[in-house]
Amino acid sequence: MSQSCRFVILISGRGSNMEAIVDALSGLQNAKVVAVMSNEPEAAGLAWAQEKGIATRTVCHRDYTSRESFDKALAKSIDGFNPDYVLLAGFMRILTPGFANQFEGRLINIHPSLLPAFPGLHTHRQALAFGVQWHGCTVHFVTHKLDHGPVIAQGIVPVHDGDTEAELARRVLAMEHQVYGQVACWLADGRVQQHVDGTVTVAGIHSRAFGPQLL
Ligand code: NHR
Ligand code: GAR
Repeated sequence: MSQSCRFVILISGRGSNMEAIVDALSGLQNAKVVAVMSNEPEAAGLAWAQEKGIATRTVCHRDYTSRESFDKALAKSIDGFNPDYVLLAGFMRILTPGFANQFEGRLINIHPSLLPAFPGLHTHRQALAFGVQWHGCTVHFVTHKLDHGPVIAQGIVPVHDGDTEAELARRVLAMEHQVYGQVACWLADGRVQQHVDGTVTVAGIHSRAFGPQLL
C-alpha cells in the first residue's frame, strides 16, 4: 500500500486556490493537506483551513529583517510537517534562491498568466494593455528564476473587448481552480515526472492543456 502524499499550501490572502486544491484532494485516499501557511496573519484562507481542521501557521515577513531569515523560518515551519510537495497558491513573497533550491522538485506555483508571457505582478493589467486575445494560468515547478520553472499545466481563457481587470481576473481564477485541482491530484498519484532536460510529463496523460471546450 502506498503512503499518503503530504501537501503544505502557502497562501497570502483569500485562498480560493487553496480551497480548490483541498476540495480536489478530498476525493483521494492517498493525499492529505497537512498544513496551510501564510505570510499574512490576516489572510482569509487561514480561517477557512482552520474550520476544515487543517493545521495553520503564520510566518509574518514583517517580523524578519531579511528575506533570508524569513525564508529560513518559513522553511523550518514547513519541514516540521514533512511534506512531499509545497504548493504556492496566491503566495505573494518572492522566495530566495536558497529556499527554492532546498525545495527543488517539490515546490510548485500557480501564476495568473500564460508563461512566459507576463511574469511578475498585475498580469491581467499587462494582458489587457498588450491586447492579447487569450490569457490564462500556468502551474509550474518553482526554480530560483522567478516565474520561470518547468510547466506542468496551463489553462486558457478568452479576453473579451471591454473586459476590466476584475472581470478578466475572475475568468482566469475559475480556470486556475480547475487546473490546480487537477495538478494536485496528479501529484498525489505520483504521476508527475520532471526530466533531466527540464520538461515535465504526467503518466497516462497526453494533454496538460485546459480551456473552453471549443473543438
Ligand atoms: N519564488 C521563486 N524563487 N520563484 C518563483 O517562480 C516564485 C517565487 C515566489 C512566488 C509567485 C509569483 C507569481 O506567481 C512566486 C513565484 C510575488 C511576486 C512579488 O513581486 C512576484 C511573483 C510571484 C509572487 N512579490 C513582492 C515581493 O517583494 C511583494 C508583493 C506584495 O506583497 O504584494 O516579494 O506571480
Ligand atoms: C490567484 O489569481 C493567483 O494566481 C495569484 O493571486 C491570486 C490568489 O487568489 N497569484 C499571484 O498573483 C502570485 N503573485 P487566491 O488567494 O484566491 O487563490
